[in-house]
Amino acid sequence: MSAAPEELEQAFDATVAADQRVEPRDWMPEAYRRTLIRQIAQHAHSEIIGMQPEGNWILRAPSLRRKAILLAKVQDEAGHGMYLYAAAETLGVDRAELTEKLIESKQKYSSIFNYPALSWADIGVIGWLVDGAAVCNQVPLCRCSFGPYARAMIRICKEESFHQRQGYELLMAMMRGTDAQRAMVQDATDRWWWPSLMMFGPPDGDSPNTQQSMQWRIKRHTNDELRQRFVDMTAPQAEALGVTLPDPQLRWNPERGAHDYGEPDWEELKQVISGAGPCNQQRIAHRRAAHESGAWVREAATAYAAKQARRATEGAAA
Ligand code: BYC
Repeated sequence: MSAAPEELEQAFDATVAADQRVEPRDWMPEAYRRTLIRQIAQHAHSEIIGMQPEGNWILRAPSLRRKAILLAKVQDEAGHGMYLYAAAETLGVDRAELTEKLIESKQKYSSIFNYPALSWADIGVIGWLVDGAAVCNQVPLCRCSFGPYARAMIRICKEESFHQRQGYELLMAMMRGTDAQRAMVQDATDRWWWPSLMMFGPPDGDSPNTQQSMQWRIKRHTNDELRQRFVDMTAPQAEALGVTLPDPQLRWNPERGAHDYGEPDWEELKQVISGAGPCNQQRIAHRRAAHESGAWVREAATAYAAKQARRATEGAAA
């Protein structure tokens, strides 16, 4: 006899309350499934679109060593996208369908990848600030209530923290260089600081999903809590590097035991999320072109799999 709906719901609530993992075959509320698909798909799309600003610099990296490092980092991001699409597929969606939604602009990806990477210093700053923000946001996701997402995040976070360090190391090398190189690092920091703070999402008062996602233990902290953690982590790193974060209000508040900081331009975040950022059109056009030019690979792989399956059946029948 199958369990009554209220029993299923109680079992789900008990699993979440006990900090155990919900697995794909377990019963789950439809809204929980939809929220996870939304977040994991956006996350996967971000990794894939996130390859573009950096991929654009692989041919222009200043040395073979830097080229090899950047190539490996961009490949890691493709891998993260694949783990995440696989995690989403355990919820009953198809990767091809999610890709279609991305290139039709029906699903979102992180606002941060709609800004251009203008100089080599941007590559260091993307590692330092963008991967730094990603680590801050994603470490708590290793304890997310949905098993496949939590497990994917453990490996992703290890690689992201390595990416963050390579960015910081690149910037330290530039800061030991010429005045022109130091100016490039400062300029890139000025341009990426505020968009990095926006990666954590709108302020808590304007975040429609946080409360429910926290109850389900998908999110473990609010957007503002993680943003504060990032500011506190990054301010001393900026000082050690010798750059100034472009926020005149940024200062340590001993009473709060945290940094005070200025308000990001939330109107800009809304614009970028709704498709009007500096590079939105270019990013989607590039992704669409890559998808279309890869059609023959997908068709060939499907034909090969069908041939193998046919041979296996013919072999079994003989
Ligand atoms: N950009 O209620 P809220 C990486 C959307 S990849 C765009 O607070 P939620 C990396 C939000 O989706 C980094 N959209 O939402 C890769 C929602 O829209 P819908 C990606 C944003 O989900 C390569 C609406 O605004 N990381 O690190 O509770 C190279 C209201 O927001 C943004 C992840 O995806 C934004 N910044 O919280 C280097 C992490 N912010 O769907 C690095 C996983 C908000 O209701 N995701 N929106 O129409 C999360 O942790 C959460 O989804 C967020 C947003 C904190 C981002």
